Amino acid sequence: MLNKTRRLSALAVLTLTASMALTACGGDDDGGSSDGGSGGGGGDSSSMTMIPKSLGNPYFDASTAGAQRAAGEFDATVEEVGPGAGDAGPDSQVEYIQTATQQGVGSLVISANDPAALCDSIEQAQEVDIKVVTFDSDTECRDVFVSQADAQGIATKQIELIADQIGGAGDIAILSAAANATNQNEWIKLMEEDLAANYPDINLVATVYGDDDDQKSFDETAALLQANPDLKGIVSPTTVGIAAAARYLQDSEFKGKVALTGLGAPSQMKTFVEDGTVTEFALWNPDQLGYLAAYTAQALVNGDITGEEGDTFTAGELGEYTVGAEGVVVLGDPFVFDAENVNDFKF
Ligand code: RAM
Repeated sequence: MLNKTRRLSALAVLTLTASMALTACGGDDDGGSSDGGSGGGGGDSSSMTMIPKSLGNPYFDASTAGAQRAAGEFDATVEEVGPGAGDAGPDSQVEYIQTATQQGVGSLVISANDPAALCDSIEQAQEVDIKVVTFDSDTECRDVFVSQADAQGIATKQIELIADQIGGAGDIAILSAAANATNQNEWIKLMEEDLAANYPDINLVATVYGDDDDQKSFDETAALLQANPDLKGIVSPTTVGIAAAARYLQDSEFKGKVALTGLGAPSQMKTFVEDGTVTEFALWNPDQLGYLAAYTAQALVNGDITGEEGDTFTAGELGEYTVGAEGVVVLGDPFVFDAENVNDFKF
């Protein structure tokens, strides 16, 4: 099935559950349980190929671990393949989709580096009845997208955090991931709209791209600060970018003067919170995102869902989920981390 638009902001499922991404909901049944083939996945219905944006990113290490935990619960296997760090080009994942298609896996679970460039290869997989789930970053062609949180909520939260941290006025910049990343681009667009509508005294002076590569993100931060001496704050909606920017700020004259927030993994950010480089940032639980994506793929393979709005399935310990408009399943709300709680999480 084709899903041409992915305006996640329309989703009412933001309030899915109060516990959302950070605690398991205590669901009691294993909706992905399967004899491995009743719904007719393409090939080996118990094998799943997981393709993150790139390998070596702790965020995707966590989502793959979550998928593997889920697969263990319904007797499937997960193989993770994908481009190396910093290789986030639009076509970088095509070869992995093609290989998995030739291998005849049951499902593909992908965080896409581009909304359109993967679609020829995804459609070839779908032609042989391989089920395709995107998670984290969507494409225009898939059966279901498992979204980490409502895009509007993610954008609003980041702007709220930076506005608080710079006292509501001044120049800010965005340090993003790859220039084509579906998820970051959606959030950036919504952040720009929020700034224009609600924050007349904050100016977004630059948006730069670190490609989810640590060194490139570090260098882009340095260049940003040199080019914009009056910068008051940086928003980095990527776990790789925010950690690299924090490392730069930590040893620079800008520490404590230029605010930094965005989307970070607590395990990578805690030293920067402890030493005052960063005060607050947000994220969801990537382990649970991978877990939910794997259960969603298996529900498709089993024929429990087709991806139609209103389809329901049970995702192991996370409980019951409903497919929303445009084939989207939402994990929950973003969560804010600070000095009080940053040490409480493993991811
Ligand atoms: C990075 C990736 C991922 C994004 C997180 C917040 O790890 O770009 O796609 O969701 O940051």
